[in-house]
Order: sequence, then C-alpha cells, then structure tokens
Amino acid sequence: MTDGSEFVVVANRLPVDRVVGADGSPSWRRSPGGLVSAIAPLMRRRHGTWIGWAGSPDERLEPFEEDGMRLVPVFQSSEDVELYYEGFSNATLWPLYHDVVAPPVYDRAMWDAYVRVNERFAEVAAAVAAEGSVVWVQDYQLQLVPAMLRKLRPDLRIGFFLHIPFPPLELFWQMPWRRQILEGLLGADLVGFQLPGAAANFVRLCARLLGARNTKQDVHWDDRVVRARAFPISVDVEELHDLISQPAVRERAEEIRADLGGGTVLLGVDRLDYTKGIAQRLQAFGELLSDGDLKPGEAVFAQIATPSRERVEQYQLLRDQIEQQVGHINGEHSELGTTVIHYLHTSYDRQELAALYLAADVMVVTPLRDGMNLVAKEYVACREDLRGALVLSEFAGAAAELKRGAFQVNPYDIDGLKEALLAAIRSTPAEQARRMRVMRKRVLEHDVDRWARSFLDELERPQDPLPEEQPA
Ligand code: ADQ
Repeated sequence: MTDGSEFVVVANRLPVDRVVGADGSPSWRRSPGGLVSAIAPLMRRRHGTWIGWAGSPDERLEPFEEDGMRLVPVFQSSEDVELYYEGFSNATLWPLYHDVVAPPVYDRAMWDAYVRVNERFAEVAAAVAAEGSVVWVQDYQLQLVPAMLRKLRPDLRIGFFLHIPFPPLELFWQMPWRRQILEGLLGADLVGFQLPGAAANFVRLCARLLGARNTKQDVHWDDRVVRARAFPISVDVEELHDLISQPAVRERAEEIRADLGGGTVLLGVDRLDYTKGIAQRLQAFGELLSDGDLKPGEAVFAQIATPSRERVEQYQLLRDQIEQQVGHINGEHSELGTTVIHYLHTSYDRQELAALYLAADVMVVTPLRDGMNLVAKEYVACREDLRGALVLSEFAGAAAELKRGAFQVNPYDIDGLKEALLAAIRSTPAEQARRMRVMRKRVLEHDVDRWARSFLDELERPQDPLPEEQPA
C-alpha cells in the first residue's frame, strides 16, 4: 500500500480514447475536455492515478501509463453497461437530477448493478491509493463510492464532485434508494457541487431524511464533519486561446461563415440530450421565420448535436423528434440555395469547435436544466474580439456567473425566447462588446485550473473538530 498513489481520481471513464491507426494498430489518445486538462498537470506533479472504465465492455485490461498518468481500467460487462451505466445512471439519476424533464425509471435490477459496479470502483481505489492519500471521486455514476471506500480505507482523504444539478428535497424524495445514496455521499470529507443551492439541497436532505445534525454548510455524520460546498466548474482558457490564435482556425471560421450564406449565424452546440432545450430553441427560431420577423437568408441556425447515450430509449425518441422538427422547419422556410437550419448530428474536434464559436454571431444555450454548461463559457473564452452575443437559459448553472452579460431566457417561454433571439440578433457591436467584457472578466478569472485547485485546497484543509453536542 505504501508505494501506491498519493493522488487518485475515480471517474466512470478513463481520460483516454482508443484510436486505431492507419496500419490497424490500436493506441490511446487523451480525451478532449476541461476536466482532463485541469487534472492532468496535477496528476503528473503528484504521481497520480486515474481509475475508470476504458470504454469497451467485457474487456479486461491491465493498468498502463499514458501522457504522464497512471491509468487503471475497471472492468464492466455488457450487462453492467446496460444496467449500471445506461440504466441507473442515465435512465434513473440523470432525469431525476434534471427536474424530471423525462420520467425516471426505477428498476431494482438497475439499482443492484449500480451497487455492484460502485463496489468494484471502490475496491480498485482502495488497492491503489497510498496511505493517507487524496482520492477524488467524480460524478453521479459513483455516488456510493465515498462510503464504500471509507469502509475499506479509513485513512484516506476523500472528495466527491457532482457535475450535474442536485435536486430539491421534493424531487429527491421519489428515489426508492434515497437513504443509501445520501449515506454513500456522506462517506466523503468534502462533497462539491456546481452551485450553492445544490449544496444547500444536500444539507437539508441529510437533516430531513437521515436526521443528521448540521450547520449551514456542514453535515455531522458518523463522528465526522462532512463539508458541502459549491465549486462552479469552468473551461481551459489557455487551451482555447491557443486554438483561436491558430491561423488555420481563423480561416476555417471565415469559411464556415461563407458556407452558411453570409446572414447572421446562430449556433447551438450540445450533446443530443433532452435536458438541453434544443426543440424549444428551434421552435422559437421557426416561429420568427413564420411571423416574418426573420427572412430566410437573413439569419441561419447551425445546430451541432453530438450523438449521446444512443441505446437509452428517451435519447432515441429525442433524435427522431429533433430530426422531424428540423425537416419541418426547413421544408416550410428554406429556399433553393438557402437552408434555414443546418443540423449536424456529429462530434467535432477542438479546432473545428473553436472555428464554429468564432463564426457565430449568436450562441444559443437554452437548457431546461444544466449543472453548469461549458459551451457557454467556451464561447465567451473564445471571443477575444468582444463580438457575438450569448443567449443563455436561466436554468443553466452558468447563468449564476454570466447573467449580467448574457441575454437571459426561460426556455419554456417560447415568446420570451423569440424576443431574446431577436434582441441578440439585433444587438449593436457596442452592446455586444459591453456584455462580452463583463462575461470574459468572470470566465478568465475563474478558469478550470482555479476550479480544481480550490476543490483540492478545501479537501486538504485540516478537518474541523466535531462541535460539542448541545444539551437539549
Ligand atoms: P455536458 O452535459 O456534456 O456536461 P457541457 O458542460 O456543455 O455539457 O459540456 C459539453 C462539452 O462537450 C463541451 O466541452 C463541448 O465543447 C463539448 N461538445 C459538445 N458538443 C460537441 C460536438 N458536437 N463536438 C465536440 N465537442 C462537443 C456535464 C454537465 C454540465 C457540466 C459539465 C462539466 O451536464 O452541466 O458543465 O458536465 O461539469
């Protein structure tokens, strides 16, 4: 145990994807994204280990080194993927934690798989962590790991961060295994959330459901103080700056604008997920064309939707719904040579994504509920030219930080959405610059590196003593 790792990250997925070269030989490539780039330098400095699934079911892999990190694969059978990942994680927890915008499935076999796979992750973490080291568990797929790991290794300092919203008591109460989930999280020393409201929901639930003593930000549990705090996640500002400084990316942005016909470019970039409010924003855009407020060619909507969770039923239904809607609006309003909505069901590399952000006059981010939403912050980070407008849902976590600069909307209010889209389309360069400056100040000062450091600083702060019990 003593020659184990001093810093361990536990996440559902490893931070690498398998790629197959031209000669057919497989290798690993670091996955894109802020979480990986924020944590990778810390990993190298602290001899870190990342524990997670490598992405292919039924495959047993040995630990390996990649990009200065030690990676330890956790096995998942096809059945585990179906019941634990697609099932309990994405058909139960995901909709429940996002305001039940789709009905959660409560299935006992899925729950059993969730327990079993969480146990497996905890066992692997217990085996690789050095005495007294720091273990950082990520996200909703692994909420039971903190308590399971503490039981195996009480010497560890355990942190947990939830990337998605944490629901209010009235919704969480539905969960048949509500007690077990709270007890799982309470195994951590620090439970991190995107927003203070989510941390408050958690503290309140622990008091009501478990009868745990608490202060505003702490829960007293099992002779320990468990801290609940907010750490709003952010983007890798430096990486985005490097991307948009590449001449090829700038040229590509010009090319995209020309290909889209020269009108005002509205852009949506999302995983194809029912929480993202894609249908609402397309409906608002379609109605602006029907009402005559916008003419075909005057504005064009590019909606990029990354394929996501394609074996989960709600996602298949959503894909059909969006494709029908796009077909309908294009059929009504497009003219020969002028398509009003460009819908691309595909994933792009970071260069292309940065070029799209530079090409967009209006970035449309309208989730019905979102833990944070990095796309909104990526757009802001890329607009060093102070041009462009952000239309942002008040139900995205990012709204707490960006509300002064964004055109804020309630995505359920289609008329309000139409007004905000028009206001953004018609905003002057001076107004755009004023708004963008405020948003950029926030994002540049609070990047993903600061997020990771502030979480770990709080986790490594010495334990608070448990306050004396007050006589009744
Ligand atoms: P997501 O729900 O995946 O994340 P988001 O925060 O927007 O949502 O992150 C998506 C990431 O994928 C962004 O970095 C974006 O650039 C990238 N991406 C999106 N579409 C893409 C495409 N077509 N091609 C390539 N890349 C694409 C969850 C929570 C969020 C929270 C994050 C981080 O749901 O609320 O902000 O985790 O904590």
